[in-house]
Amino acid sequence: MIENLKVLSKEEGLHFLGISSLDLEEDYLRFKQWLSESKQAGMQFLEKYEDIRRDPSRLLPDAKCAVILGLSYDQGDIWPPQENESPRIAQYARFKDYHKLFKEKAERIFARLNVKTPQLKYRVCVDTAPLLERALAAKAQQGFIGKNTCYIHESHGSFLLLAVVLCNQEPDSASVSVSSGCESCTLCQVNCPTGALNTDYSIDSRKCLSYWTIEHRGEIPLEFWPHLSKYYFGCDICQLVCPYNQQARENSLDQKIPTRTFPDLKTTALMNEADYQKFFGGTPLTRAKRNGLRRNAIIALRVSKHSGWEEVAAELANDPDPIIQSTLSTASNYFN
Ligand code: B12
Ligand code: SF4
Ligand code: SF4
Repeated sequence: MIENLKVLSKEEGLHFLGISSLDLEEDYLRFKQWLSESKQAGMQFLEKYEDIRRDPSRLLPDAKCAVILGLSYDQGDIWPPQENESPRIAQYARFKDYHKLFKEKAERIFARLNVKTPQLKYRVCVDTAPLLERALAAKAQQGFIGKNTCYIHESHGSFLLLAVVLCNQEPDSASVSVSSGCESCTLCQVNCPTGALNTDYSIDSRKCLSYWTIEHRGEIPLEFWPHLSKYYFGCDICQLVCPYNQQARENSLDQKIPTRTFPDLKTTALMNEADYQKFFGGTPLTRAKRNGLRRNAIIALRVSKHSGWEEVAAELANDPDPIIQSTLSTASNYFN
């Protein structure tokens, strides 16, 4: 199976292929511990389907292994940003939504494999299934989990999206090496602006900018506001500083999928539903929804002392959304 998979995944432009066992007991206990420390913040979806996270064969009866696919999305960003650089969005979000794109690629690969291996049963999962995807990726033994909690491939780094395909085949291993890991490095921990990585290998989502700007639906607590002058959707800092990501790589998500150019902060703060669909439809930014993106843009405008602030504040004075109203009110007093 592995030789066929290698050929097919290369044809789809994928960068990493690994096979892992489904023995997740140790990782599941770590996950439970993480939940018990409330590090999931408001992401209640992580509290569901514990049985599947512990035993992925509940998603596919007879599952014996997971095929892990990796797609690199490095854009060549550097940290720190240049002076006067506008607030960024995280690199993974600059393309069409990867869930759909990557799922289509994985489905094509396995449909073709199925022709050669009719007894194959499989299930493709990209991000949305309740699986410990990073733990599974690390079991494929071509990389490791870093102190920033990302899966880092030895040669591709961590700007990799992951897909997991559960299969009913015995895992004939694709392992090539065992990584050296983080060792004494602490660069992600010291550079995380909010202290979210202060415990080795364990993220505190309650402090993570990615959580607040993507997943959180209400107001963003004031202590995180200054950091939105660097990132107003997601955050890449703990990966940009990592030595495993310093090697220059071409943007390789898919040459046929150009990166999207998004409107400036002022336009984003003021966009109506039709603008939102036009600018952001079909991209990962829709995870934050229209009002979440407007909220983020208002904060970013204000904390970066953008010249458009006064106009935005005036135009949104009667906006019906309560979060937009409270964000505007806090923003108005921000420098007082
Ligand atoms: C919830 C979630 C988030 C949350 C929480 C992040 C987190 N670290 O858990 C928030 C919103 C903060 C987030 C942010 C981001 N996310 Co996210 N997220 C997820 C999601 C849906 C679930 C993750 C989860 O279960 N977390 C709970 C923790 C406890 O589990 P875990 O991190 O998987 O850790 C397990 C193993 O790593 C292992 N383990 C942990 N520590 C150690 C230590 C050692 C020594 C060992 C051996 C093992 C080990 O055991 C853990 C528990 O079982 C996954 C998709 C999925 N289904 O897995 C994507 C996923 C993790 N996210 C992804 C991405 C791209 C991001 C961002 C880069 C986006 C951005 N630029 O803003 C940031 C990165 C922030 C960071 N440093 O992690 C990718 C990561 C790819 C990669 N190379 O690692 C994933 C896998 C989606 C995908 N399919 O590609 N995310
Ligand atoms: S994504 Fe940003 S805020 Fe979150 S842990 Fe990494 S550096 Fe810290
Ligand atoms: S920055 Fe250093 S400590 Fe953090 S994940 Fe990379 S190698 Fe590990």
